Amino acid sequence: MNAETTRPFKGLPLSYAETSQRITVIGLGYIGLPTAAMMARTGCAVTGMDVSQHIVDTINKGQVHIEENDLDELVQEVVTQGHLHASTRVTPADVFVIAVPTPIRENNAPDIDYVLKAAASIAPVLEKGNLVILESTSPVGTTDAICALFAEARPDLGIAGHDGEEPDVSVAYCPERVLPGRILVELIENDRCIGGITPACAHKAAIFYRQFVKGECIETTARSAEMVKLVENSFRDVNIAFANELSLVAETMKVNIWEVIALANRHPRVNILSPGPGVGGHCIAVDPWFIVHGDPKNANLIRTAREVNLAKTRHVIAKAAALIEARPDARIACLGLAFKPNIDDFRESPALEIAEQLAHRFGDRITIVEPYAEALPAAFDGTGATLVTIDEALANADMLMLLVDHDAFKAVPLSARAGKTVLDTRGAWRDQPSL
Ligand code: SAJ
Repeated sequence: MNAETTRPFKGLPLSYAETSQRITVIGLGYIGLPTAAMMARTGCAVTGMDVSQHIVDTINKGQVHIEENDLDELVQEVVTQGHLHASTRVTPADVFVIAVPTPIRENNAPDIDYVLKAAASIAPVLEKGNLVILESTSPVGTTDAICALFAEARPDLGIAGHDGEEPDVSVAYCPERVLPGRILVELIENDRCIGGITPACAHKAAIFYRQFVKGECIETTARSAEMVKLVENSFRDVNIAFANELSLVAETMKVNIWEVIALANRHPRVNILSPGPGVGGHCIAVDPWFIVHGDPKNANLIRTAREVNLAKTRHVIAKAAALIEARPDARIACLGLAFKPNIDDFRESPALEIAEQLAHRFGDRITIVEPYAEALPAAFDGTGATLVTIDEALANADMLMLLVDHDAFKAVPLSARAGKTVLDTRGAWRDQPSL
C-alpha cells in the first residue's frame, strides 16, 4: 500500500513510501543514522544495525550520538513513533543499506573489511526478492566483491552478477554525497547516482530511492557509480590543493592571497577555492587515495594534490612553531579543532593535528577554544594545554591561531583582537593583517 505521510518535519518534503517494506541500515554513523531516520520518517519500518551496544542503546532512547542539524529531533520523533529501532543483530528485511566506514590503511590502500563484514552478516538472512545497496565510499569493484561473497555463502539463491539478469537478490551501489551540517536536507534534495550490478538491479534500487529522494535518481552501472563518488571528492581535493599551493607561492611573493583569489574570481570562468590549514574530514582527505591505489601509474595529479594538501598542514605547524619560539613569553590560543566550520566532527582534522602538535611542543602556553567540544580529545592528555572559552582566550592570549572559521570566531570584532598577533589560516579576519 502506498501511504502519504503528512507529518511535517522542518519543512523538508515527505514522499510516498511503501510503508509495509522492511529496511535494515547497517552502520549508524554520520551517514547511516540520518539515512535510517530519513527513511523512517515516511512511515517505513526501519531497523538500524550497529556493532556498538552504546550507539544502539542511545538511539533506542530516541537520542543521537553525533551532532548534525535537526537530527536529534528527527530521531526522537521516528523512534517514539516506532518507525526506527536499533539493534546489534541483523534480522531479515526487504532492503539492506550498508553505510559502514571504508578507511585507508597505513600505506594509503583502501580497507573494505567493514563492508565485507557487513555483507557477511547479511548473507545468512538473505531471502528471494531482497535488494542490497552499498552506500559506503568504496574502491571500484567492491560491489562485485559483495556479490561474490553472497554467491559463495548462499548457493541456494540466484545472486546479481552470478545468476542471470533478474536474480533472486539484487545488488546496487548508490553513493551518498551529502555535506555534513546539511545532511538531512541534502539526503532528500540531491540527485543520486544509482549503480546496478545489472540494469534490473539499478532500476529496482532507483525505484527504492525515489520513495525518499526529491532529486533525480540516475541509473548506471555499479562500477561507474563507485568511480563517480571517488571522482567527486578528488575533484574538490585537487581544486583545494591549487588554492593551498597558491597560498604558499603568495607568501613567498609577499602578496595577500585572499585579495588575489577574490580578484581572480571576478573572471567569469575562474572560481578558485579557499586555502586553509589542509584538508580534513573522512572523505576528501581519504577518497582520492582509492583512485591512486587503483591506478598508481596514471593518477599523478590526484596523488600530488593529496601531497600538497598534507604539506600545507606541515607548513602551518612549522610557521606557528617559529612564531611561538620567537616570543617565549607569549600565550597562544588555537581557535578550533573541527575539520570545517560549525560542526563537531574532528576526523582527519588538520586543525586538530596542528593544535595537538603545538600542545605537545609548547605545553601549558597553549590554550584551545572549541565550542563544539565538551573536553579536549585524549591526544592532549599530559600536554598541559587546556580548553577555554573564546572570551577567556581573548582576555588572556597574546597570539591567536585561527584554525577553523566557526561563526563564533568570525564574529570576534577587530577591537577584541587589538594588540594580539594573529595567524589566520582561513582568511576569516581580513580586517587584520595575518602573519
Ligand atoms: N576546504 C578548504 N577549502 C575550501 C573548501 C574546503 O580548505 O575551499 C576544506 C575544509 O575546511 C575541510 C575539507 O576541505 O577540511 C573538506 O570540506 P568540504 O566542505 O569540502 O567537504 P566535506 O568533507 O564536508 O564533504 C565532502 C563533499 N564532497 C564534495 O563537495 C565533492 C560532500 O558532498 C560529500 O558527500 C562528502 O565529502 C562525502 O561524504 O564524501
